[in-house]
Amino acid sequence: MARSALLNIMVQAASKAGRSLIRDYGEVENLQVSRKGPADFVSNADKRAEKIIFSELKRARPTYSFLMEEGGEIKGTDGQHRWIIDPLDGTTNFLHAIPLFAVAIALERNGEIVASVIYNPIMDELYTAEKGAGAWLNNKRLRVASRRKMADAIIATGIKVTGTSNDILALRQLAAISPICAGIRRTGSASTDLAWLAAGRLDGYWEAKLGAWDIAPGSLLVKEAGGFISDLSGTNRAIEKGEVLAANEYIHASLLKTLKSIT
Ligand code: 2AM
Ligand code: CA
Repeated sequence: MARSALLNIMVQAASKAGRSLIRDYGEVENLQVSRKGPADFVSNADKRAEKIIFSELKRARPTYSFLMEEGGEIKGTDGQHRWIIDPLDGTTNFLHAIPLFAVAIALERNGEIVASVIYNPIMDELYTAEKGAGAWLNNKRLRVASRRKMADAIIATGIKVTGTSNDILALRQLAAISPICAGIRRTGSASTDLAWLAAGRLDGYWEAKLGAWDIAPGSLLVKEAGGFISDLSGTNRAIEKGEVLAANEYIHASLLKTLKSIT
């Protein structure tokens, strides 16, 4: 597989941030025993990783804009290009020393995602995609799973329990989908869900109340692996609406039908 110069820059930034997260993750495992808990420590790990990514990308492409989970929006002089960055997707897992988290970076050109990296430094799984050049896990080309029946499908989701009416809706969606599929998974990292869907491990994934940085990097992986990605109404506004439904074309249609029937 040949990587473009831009993708190489993204891979380098994600690897460097990954090394920083691994160091901090080792500390979090030790901090688990302290009663105060490692929450502040994790928030610093998050910020450290973001700073590393920001400085790597800024050095390589000084004029590009940024949208970052921690640092927000930083406008560059280049009106065409924007980096979308989640330095630590799966923060709660990281906090609990569960090794399921990822560094996620996307490059947007004229409003369209054209390159993505999702990196789990613990598993050393590097997911990359470029528009028109496929989706990859390390050196292996990815393809979404071909299962057509919901009864055979493993479906991932995420539910934010904050007691609002939207969360009750999410629980009703879960109650409708759980009995008609082969199993539900809840990883706690949206980027990981989308990467695993592209890799054919998961057959479907839906979630609402996400940030652009949770969806943008994985969206290109799913598309380049031959999957369908939409918002929960079936239109292509997943990133701007912060909600996502992803699967192969058959499971996507089944999930959409069920989700639309829940109000
Ligand atoms: P995080 O780990 O970076 O916070 C879990 O359901 C997914 O939702 C994770 O990808 C998590 O990203 C994301 N998430 C959790 N709280 C969120 C919030 N308030 N806004 C956007 N995304 C959130
Ligand atoms: Ca996130």
